[in-house]
Amino acid sequence: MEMVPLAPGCGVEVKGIGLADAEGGTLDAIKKAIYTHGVAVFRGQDAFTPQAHIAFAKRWGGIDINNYFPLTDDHPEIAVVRKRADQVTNIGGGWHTDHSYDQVPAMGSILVARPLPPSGGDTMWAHMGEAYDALPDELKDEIDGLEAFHTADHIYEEGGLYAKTDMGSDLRGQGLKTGATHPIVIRHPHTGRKLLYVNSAFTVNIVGKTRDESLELLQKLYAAATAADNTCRLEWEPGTVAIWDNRTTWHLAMNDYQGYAREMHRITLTGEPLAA
Ligand SMILES: O=C(O)CCC(=O)C(=O)O
Ligand SMILES: [Fe+2]
Repeated sequence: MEMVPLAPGCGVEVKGIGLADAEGGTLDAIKKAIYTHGVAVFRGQDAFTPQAHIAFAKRWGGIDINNYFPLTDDHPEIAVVRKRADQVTNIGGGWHTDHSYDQVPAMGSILVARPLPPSGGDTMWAHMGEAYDALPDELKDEIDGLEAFHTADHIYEEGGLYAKTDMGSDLRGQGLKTGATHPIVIRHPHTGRKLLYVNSAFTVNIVGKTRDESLELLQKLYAAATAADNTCRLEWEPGTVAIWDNRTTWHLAMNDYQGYAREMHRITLTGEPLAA
């Protein structure tokens, strides 16, 4: 197994392993790489069938069923992240981290490329440890000890952001209510590294402040989060698999392939409680 960074501050490509068979010490090394670098990319994983995808996720730990995305007909563990050729909006087209609206957010996801557009449709990640480290000391002091409130309701509810787009009819779970409070700076449950844990999709306000009072500080943090030095980018090919950590990273799915379909299979991995 060989690990090659995708960018100096974000992501790693893991070469020389077949994910379908990875277990034991190999799986431990993969986990460590993902917790540390935020996202790992594996090429040429043609043997990573839906059955292998599910079996690998079970070897990793628990599977969370996503409440909103459509599920595959044959495998309820696998959600479909799909944009049809006739749709204009995509899923995850703005910077975000998944599931921060849950009190115990999912660890991350295993995303497998299925039909891809002829070009475009890359995914980007940004490393929240790098983002935190680069903050000016005054800003680090200002956010020390603060917590923020997160919800997904404004996005997925009836009349919400997705419902207003051509993605709306594919979604499930529009009646759900979500809400969670997390420290603005968390420590990674495995590496102990300090990570910025607010995001522009699901974070609504800083605890004790209104949304309006929160925005100036939140926007400063968002700008710092996606500084070019923190980011990496993946060009998908058939057989590519990416596994990311929702605590260590944000991500964004590029929507630059209008008129073509793109479909990804996603399994969401169970996480653990977060603490400062
Ligand atoms: O389609 C992608 O590249 C990622 C979409 C996304 O945000 C997700 O699956 O959580
Ligand atoms: Fe996402």
